[in-house]
Amino acid sequence: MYAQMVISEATNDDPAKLEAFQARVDANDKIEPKEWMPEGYRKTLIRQIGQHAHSEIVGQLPEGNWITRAPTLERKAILLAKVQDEAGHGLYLYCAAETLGVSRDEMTEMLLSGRMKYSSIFNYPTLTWADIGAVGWLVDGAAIMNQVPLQRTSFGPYSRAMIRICKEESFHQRQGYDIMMKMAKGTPEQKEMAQDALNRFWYPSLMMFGPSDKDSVHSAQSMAWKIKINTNDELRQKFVDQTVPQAEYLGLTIPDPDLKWNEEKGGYDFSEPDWSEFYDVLKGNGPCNRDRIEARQEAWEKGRWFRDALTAHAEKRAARRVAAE
Ligand code: BYC
Repeated sequence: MYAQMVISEATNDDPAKLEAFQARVDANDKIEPKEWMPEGYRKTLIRQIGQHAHSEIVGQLPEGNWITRAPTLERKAILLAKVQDEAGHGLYLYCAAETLGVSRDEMTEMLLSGRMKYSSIFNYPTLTWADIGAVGWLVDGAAIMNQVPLQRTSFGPYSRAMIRICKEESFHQRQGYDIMMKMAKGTPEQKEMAQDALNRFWYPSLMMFGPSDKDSVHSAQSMAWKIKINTNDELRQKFVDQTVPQAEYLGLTIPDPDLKWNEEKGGYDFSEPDWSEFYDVLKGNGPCNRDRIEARQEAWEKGRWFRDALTAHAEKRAARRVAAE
């Protein structure tokens, strides 16, 4: 009933079609690209999958920053493979979004003009090698927490992309934790670097799950359509509960004096991130927003000749085919 109310508010689609669509979603049917879907469902998916794809692509930048400075050949090879995986994730996700009638070029132009977002986390700098550990452990850890339930999302291509992405993300999280282990069990200076990385990445990682439920704009509708499976706060709580024992094992301290186990709820009580900082980063005022967009703009400009060449080649082949018919 609640879902019904939310849906009719969100779209002007035919009520009978909406009802049949909702019944399919409720029965856990997968919705495929050529099937009928409410316009709001299509738009929400383009927004979320596009934002997710951009996050994977922009997310290469803070880690790419350390490929040339990785401490050993082995660490360098691992980091290189991880960053390449992120590029692959971006491509699966752009392809999934393209099945909804938007092109990758359009999505890129929306990113560059600020009409589409990417995850707030990638607007923070990676200052030391320990940050690469913290990104893998916390950022990929938060990403998995969010993405494992998305394997059951109602849109077929998104759900299938998530299955493959999650397999790779769990390796990424392990490699990050492995770096943290080395640093935390290393010299006092290394341990200090690991603690400093945790201090700087803890709250930005909690922000990855989005605003608290009372301020989330899209959650009710997206959950009714099973585009999202959990609320932002549910996933944030699960992430904290999973991560605190991992920090304890490392001998590191979560930078939250109010963090406390709550027996009654069977989870930790913890401090909320500073939401004014979150919204400020979303508005473009984080430490690296400008650098990230400039880097993507430069890549887009430098790749123009190649895109043009591909288009010209495709047109030439098509013309030759027509002439031969
Ligand atoms: N950053 O109503 P809400 C990764 C926006 S990276 C920026 O709760 P929703 C990885 C939100 O878009 C992880 N913006 O929104 C890659 C909305 O604004 P608009 C990427 C955020 O969509 C490389 C407004 O705030 N993962 O995997 O229901 C290396 C209100 O929010 C953020 C995904 O994208 C944020 N953190 O829920 C390592 C997962 N949070 O669009 C790792 C898929 C909120 O109305 N996405 N906003 O202008 C989702 O699950 C959901 O989109 C979110 C937000 C939970 C992120």
